[in-house]
Amino acid sequence: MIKLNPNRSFIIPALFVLSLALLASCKKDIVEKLVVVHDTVAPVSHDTLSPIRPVTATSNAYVTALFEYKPTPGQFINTDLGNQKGAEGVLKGNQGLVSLGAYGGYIVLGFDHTVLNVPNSNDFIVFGNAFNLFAEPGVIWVMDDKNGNGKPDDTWYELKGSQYGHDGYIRNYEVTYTRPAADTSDIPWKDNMGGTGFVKRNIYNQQTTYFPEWVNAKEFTVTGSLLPSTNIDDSNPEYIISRSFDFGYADNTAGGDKVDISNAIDKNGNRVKLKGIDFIKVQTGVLYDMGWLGEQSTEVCGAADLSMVKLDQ
Ligand SMILES: [Ca+2]
Ligand SMILES: [Ca+2]
Ligand SMILES: [Ca+2]
Repeated sequence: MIKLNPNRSFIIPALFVLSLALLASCKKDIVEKLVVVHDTVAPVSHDTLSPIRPVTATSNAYVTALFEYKPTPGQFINTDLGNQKGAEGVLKGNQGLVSLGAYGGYIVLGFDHTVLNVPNSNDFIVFGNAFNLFAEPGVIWVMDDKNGNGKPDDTWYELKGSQYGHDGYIRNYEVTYTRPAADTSDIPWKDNMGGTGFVKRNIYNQQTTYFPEWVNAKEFTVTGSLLPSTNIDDSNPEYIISRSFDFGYADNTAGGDKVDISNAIDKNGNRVKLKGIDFIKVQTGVLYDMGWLGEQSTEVCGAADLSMVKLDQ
């Protein structure tokens, strides 16, 4: 755990205030940048088995449905930045903010129409709270409603980002989090490769426990794709930085991350041709303890269909 010394007593409150300011600015910045338009969708041939739900005059550019919020342990979990209410706040362009917790925590969101895969173009944007030199990348998964029942019970495809295949990228990476004996203790984890560690408590977030309240069992396991922690530099513990990856992840770059459905891959890593998608899943991709800044945890502020919004920048 961190120990405060006199030199750091100025730095930490300053950065903490900065963090709060950024959280507060999330909504305002994004809403100002987006103008919803309804008439710019090019017709696309429907030679897929999956039913396409077309854009209509009443379609919402933003995700409208929350299907699952399953955070892992983290410093904001069980607060309004890490509970069901927080997760509902990211719908319909409200641009709230929810934390997904440490590695493997995720949220499943749906659009009220099919987001079409525009050839040679990004198709949707995921908003987070990343800023310069402070990324907390999350893996983005997509699903088309193949059986047409309106539910995300079909197949998830990972969107292949820039770190795919690089050192430190591991598919089918599993982490098991165990409920600590005392609520106020650090939370132990173990992975499926022999690694162990803790999601540690810090002095800024004093809720009863960081262990997510949706879990009743003594332990639970999450599976996904691990992203490298090589872009994190904590050699100066008072100024920890986490650089963005090149492309393809949530909470990675300031202003939001645009992604291309054409980067979808199946469980074997083969490219999948999708005409469009109905559901997205965002999952914390990095497992790293950043000292006094807490665990690496992806945040989500919302997502929008790029064919229906116009970005100022
Ligand atoms: Ca595309
Ligand atoms: Ca973040
Ligand atoms: Ca379905």
